[in-house]
Amino acid sequence: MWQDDDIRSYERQGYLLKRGLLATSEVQALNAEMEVMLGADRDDGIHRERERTGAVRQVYLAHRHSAPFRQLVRDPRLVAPVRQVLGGEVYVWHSKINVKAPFEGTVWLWHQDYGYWVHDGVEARLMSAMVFLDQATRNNGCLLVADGSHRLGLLPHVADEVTTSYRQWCVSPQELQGRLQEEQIQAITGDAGDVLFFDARLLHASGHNLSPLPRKTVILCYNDLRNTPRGVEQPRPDWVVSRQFDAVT
Ligand SMILES: O=C(O)CCC(=O)C(=O)O
Repeated sequence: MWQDDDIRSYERQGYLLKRGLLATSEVQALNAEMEVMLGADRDDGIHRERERTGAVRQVYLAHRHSAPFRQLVRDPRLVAPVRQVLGGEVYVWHSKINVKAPFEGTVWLWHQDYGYWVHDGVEARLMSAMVFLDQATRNNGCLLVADGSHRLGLLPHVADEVTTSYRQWCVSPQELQGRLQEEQIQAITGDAGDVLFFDARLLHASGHNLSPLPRKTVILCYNDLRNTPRGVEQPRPDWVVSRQFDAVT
């Protein structure tokens, strides 16, 4: 459980970085799964998104396909603070390995995750834990966050279909001007095993991986069990909006 100071920092900043939450051996066990997770072009039921170069960009729901990831998603070091902040039982909204391959891993434009999720018929009572599977540096495209931006509420998002292979919902440059201050931007560098917890309304982005080193993370997104999707005529697929509403115990 987090102490009051942690809760206060999280509420003020919209995020909290916990260094060294996972031991090196635990990260190694997750990385040992990577060959299977990245897959060849096998029909193994795992949903992957690719960069324009063909490199894998994202792998969804690793926790349904791999024992170490299954264990991770239920790990009390991640789940206890999430339950504490959200104030009740949670289930896994989705999980995704963001691969950011050396030289090929491309950008994430400024967005709030809730900019996507609002269309899935939920309130903003979701929280993410980004587990670093590699060292994250400025060169390999570490995450950038805008300190305190969750307090702006939901900003208008637009679809960007040109910047990357992945259709991104993002906040337009016009909306960002005047709202996002340079001093707010924090580069979240860190080591494998560090974990960044963040609010669904936190503005975040990341740059291209220009380095020879990978920048893999796995993001585990949890939703308040009382906040299951409703009222959406054409729900997005289960790999991105899970229909498995089992409380994480
Ligand atoms: O992996 C990153 O750098 C950012 C990913 C992200 O924002 C997302 O998956 O929504």
